[in-house]
Amino acid sequence: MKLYTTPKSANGVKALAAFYHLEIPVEVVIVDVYAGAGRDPAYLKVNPQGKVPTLVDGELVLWESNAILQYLADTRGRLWAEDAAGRADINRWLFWESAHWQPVLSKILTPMVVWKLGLGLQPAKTLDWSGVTQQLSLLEDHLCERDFLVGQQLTIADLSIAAMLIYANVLPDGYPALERWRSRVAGLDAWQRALAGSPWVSPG
Ligand SMILES: N[C@@H](CCC(=O)N[C@@H](CS)C(=O)NCC(=O)O)C(=O)O
Repeated sequence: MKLYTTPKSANGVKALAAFYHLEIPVEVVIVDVYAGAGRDPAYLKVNPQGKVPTLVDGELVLWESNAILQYLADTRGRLWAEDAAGRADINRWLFWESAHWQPVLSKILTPMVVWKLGLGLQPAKTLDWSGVTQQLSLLEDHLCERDFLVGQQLTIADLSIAAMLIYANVLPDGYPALERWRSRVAGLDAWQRALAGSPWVSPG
């Protein structure tokens, strides 16, 4: 399989971490979307959105990082759940990540990311988490009595939701269970490998 990505991308890191954790051989093709490589006509033929990551497996060309996670977990039967209810629970978190978590975090993190990459936008002096408290509290409440988002083990739900946090070096105070969970994911060998070459400091 081939993965078009860049270590600068949180969505790319989550997909690559799944490859490494599942020990699936992967050819990584770097597409530096932050330097305009996503607009290359050859890449637009692979992914008409010009975004990363994109997975290619034979005839299958798959974009959307959470769909890639599902595909990898499904082919190996790991980072996944054995029963329909467990898989539905994982899917619920993946949809929540796309619809709520990633959009609100993007709002506060993008100016800082763009600034750190030297692309010109001035960030606020400190991150303003006020628009994210509802989502942070939801995760804190959910994680205060469990180690992982679904069941007793790491799943793709954890990889998906931890990914955006690579852009922030700190979480605001008051979310201890969330912080413990983030460190747990960040401490995975596969996570550290996926972050290699990334400009972001590992949160763990
Ligand atoms: N919903 C998509 C989002 C993909 C996405 O926005 N990727 C970013 C990097 S994290 C990107 O390629 N940005 C470049 C651009 O938007 O031109 C996914 O989960 O894969």
